[in-house]
Amino acid sequence: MSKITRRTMLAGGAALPLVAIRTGKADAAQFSYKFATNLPAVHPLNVRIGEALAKIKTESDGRLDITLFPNSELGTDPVMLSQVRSGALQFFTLSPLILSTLVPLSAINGVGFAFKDSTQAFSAMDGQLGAFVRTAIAARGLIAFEKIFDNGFRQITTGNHPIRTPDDLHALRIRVPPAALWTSMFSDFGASPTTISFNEVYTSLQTKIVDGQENPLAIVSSAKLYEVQKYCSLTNHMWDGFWTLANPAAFKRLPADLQALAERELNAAALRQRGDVASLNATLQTSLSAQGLAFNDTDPAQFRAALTHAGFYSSWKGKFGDQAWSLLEGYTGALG
Ligand code: X2X
Repeated sequence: MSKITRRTMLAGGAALPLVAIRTGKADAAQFSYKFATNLPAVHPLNVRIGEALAKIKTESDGRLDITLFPNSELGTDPVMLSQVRSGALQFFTLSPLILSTLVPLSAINGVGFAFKDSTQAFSAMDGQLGAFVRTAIAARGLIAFEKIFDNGFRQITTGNHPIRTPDDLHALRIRVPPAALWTSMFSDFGASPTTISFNEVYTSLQTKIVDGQENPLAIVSSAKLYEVQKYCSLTNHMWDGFWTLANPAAFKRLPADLQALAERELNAAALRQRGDVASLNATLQTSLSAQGLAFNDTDPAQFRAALTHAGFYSSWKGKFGDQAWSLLEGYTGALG
């Protein structure tokens, strides 16, 4: 048999039908979905989500193939939020505070100095407060899975001077994520907050567009912020997490067994990731100090008093409403 080349084909006038040829290889996935996050690939959030996605693919015999796009590869948080709403993106992890641009109530876990530790934060978020918020998220047309990932307690890093008391925040040019609660809280401290997307934080610190930022130690480490900051003041000023959000149409398109598999594995990933963040927090202060960051402790009572004085708690109680506020206080005790 002669070799068929494009030339002989054309010469022979062969008319090959234009249909896809099945190769006999395993069929491509029935569902090829995307999962996006804003964090560096090495952060435990991405590590655990990556493991869950691999397990989902194996256990579904390749029917559900979800690709992870970490590190804001698909855009900033506001961009990815609009993509997951439109269905261009099927899964996305987002801080509840940033989600508040769509679901105002969602920011409630970020009230300053509310939770005393992560155990208390998770009992609220896995309990009635989280359920209340997830209902509000569903009402705005997105699915939030039951178990929230841990971002952690946020600490302040700066390049110019440490934050020991609330007064040290006066006029500090500090980067905050794009959400009203952050801007409000740092304005109430007398700082000068600037909204910058996470993917631009490192550069904005390096070029000194801002003097500082605030994030949990796991991010200070994985995003290498210690390279461009000198001080880390342990303020624990708010607890933050990441909801796993899914586009409802894309999720409902999955057969029931695949929905259950995705939910089970992603919720389990969140629980494992919480453990990772807890162990990182226990060791990171030592390793970040070795990398040159100077740590100091602070007195939370002073910072809380400054916020009370500025009217922060009464203003946010009014915005979130009595029902949500009393659910929060049911876990934290009286605030403000
Ligand atoms: O933008 C941030 O600082 C981050 C990564 O902590 C959030 O997603 C809120």
